[in-house]
Amino acid sequence: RCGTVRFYSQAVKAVEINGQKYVTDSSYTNVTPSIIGLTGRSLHLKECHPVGILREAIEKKLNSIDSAFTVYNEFKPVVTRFENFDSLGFPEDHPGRSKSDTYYVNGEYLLRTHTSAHEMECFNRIKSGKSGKPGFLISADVYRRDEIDRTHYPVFHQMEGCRVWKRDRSEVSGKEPAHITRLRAELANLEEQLSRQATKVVVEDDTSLEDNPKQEYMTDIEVDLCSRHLKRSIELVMTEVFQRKIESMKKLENNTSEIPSELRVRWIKAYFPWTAPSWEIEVWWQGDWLELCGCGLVREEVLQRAGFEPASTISWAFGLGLDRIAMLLFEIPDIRLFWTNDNRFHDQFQKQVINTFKPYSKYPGTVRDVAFWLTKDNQLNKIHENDVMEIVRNVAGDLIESVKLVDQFEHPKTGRISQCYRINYQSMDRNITNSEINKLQEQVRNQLAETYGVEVR
Ligand code: FA5
Ligand code: MG
Repeated sequence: RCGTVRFYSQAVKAVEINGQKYVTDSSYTNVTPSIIGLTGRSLHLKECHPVGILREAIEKKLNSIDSAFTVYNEFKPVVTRFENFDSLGFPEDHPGRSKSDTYYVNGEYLLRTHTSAHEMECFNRIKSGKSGKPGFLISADVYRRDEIDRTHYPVFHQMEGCRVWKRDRSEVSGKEPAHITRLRAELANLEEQLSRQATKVVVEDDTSLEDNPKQEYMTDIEVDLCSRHLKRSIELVMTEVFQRKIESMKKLENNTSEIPSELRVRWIKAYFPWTAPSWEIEVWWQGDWLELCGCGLVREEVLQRAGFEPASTISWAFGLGLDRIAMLLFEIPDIRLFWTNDNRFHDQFQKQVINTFKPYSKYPGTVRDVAFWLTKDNQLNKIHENDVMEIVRNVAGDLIESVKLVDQFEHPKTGRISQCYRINYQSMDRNITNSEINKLQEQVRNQLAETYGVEVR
């Protein structure tokens, strides 16, 4: 049952996304009209939008040293399963592939869940000489089925960054391979850049290769230099961005938050199917560690799939979340504000400027519950929390502040299971009337009954 999709009570045979028609497949398709409606927004390309301003600032910093990155920001969100998962070595049973996590257009196409979906294509552009640079940056909107609340939205933005070095395997005795010399020089350059940043980074890193092993084909020195180059590059991005925030906090007259004198970051071990070893960086900001970026040294299989000869290159990759950083830099209290069309939001931002968002008056919210008995079929096949979210979102779009499963119990005699979801309706830009909410609530109840056969109470 989970994943069977009907748009407003009728089954849809084809969908159109970014001008392209796709035939749907009832056993896969779970994209909805409300999600498709977001695929053309390209917030990351808007130069006066927090996500666009942040993207540009990071690209500029990373290319300020030796301009090593080609920038690709126009990739469309529909990709193949192969690009999103197989090309990166995701196992067949990886949870990321499931219909409860991913928006499928049909059995072959899906909405990318990360910018890594374009790695193979871009590595190939380096290999084939189409890109004259040894690296690339890709920014794009990515889609994941998820809960809805202030910090979660089914669309967010990532920036992928990759670098490649061709290995010199000439083995002239007594002479260091050319790529090692080059890497050393590049690393020294990066470290020098970091030391010149006004804000110092304090790095905690007690990760080891013992439980995060290197790939066979790479030498210890390559792993060491390449990992350090990767980590210092990401640290440079983090100081650049947070330093700008710290500077603007200092300028505020009535700043109440504590102004850090240095930036604390820590590296922790991670796992991604296409990198080894792998890490995540966390940044300490106002009392919390924030996970901002996953990364690692690219697996040889991925590079080979992109056309490189076996063991001919070494490479790193990272994937950075833009929205969380943008929310914190611009002090945006609710992620849905990024998607509003209200000028009271958009008029506050200027090209290349990181400023503090001033909230405009909030409209009061209204809470309504919907409770239902699951059928035997539902109990066997499970309605996923995300399936209920999806129905609510489809009916009421951005009028939803949050949806939560608040109660579940089993009837002592019949053994039937009842679930109750609490829906918080709230608009970012207007008052919603009671009669409007009643209508929405009615539609939610009808669609739940129609799609899942549940008995609404
Ligand atoms: C990835 O998506 C990997 N593709 C990253 C990567 C690239 C690893 C290249 C190795 C090599 P992850 O799912 O952890 O990993 O997401 C990466 C970043 O995106 C996170 O650190 C976080 O900053 C951001 N992110 C993830 N989920 C969300 C979400 N629901 N809302 C906002 N930001 C998110
Ligand atoms: Mg993660």
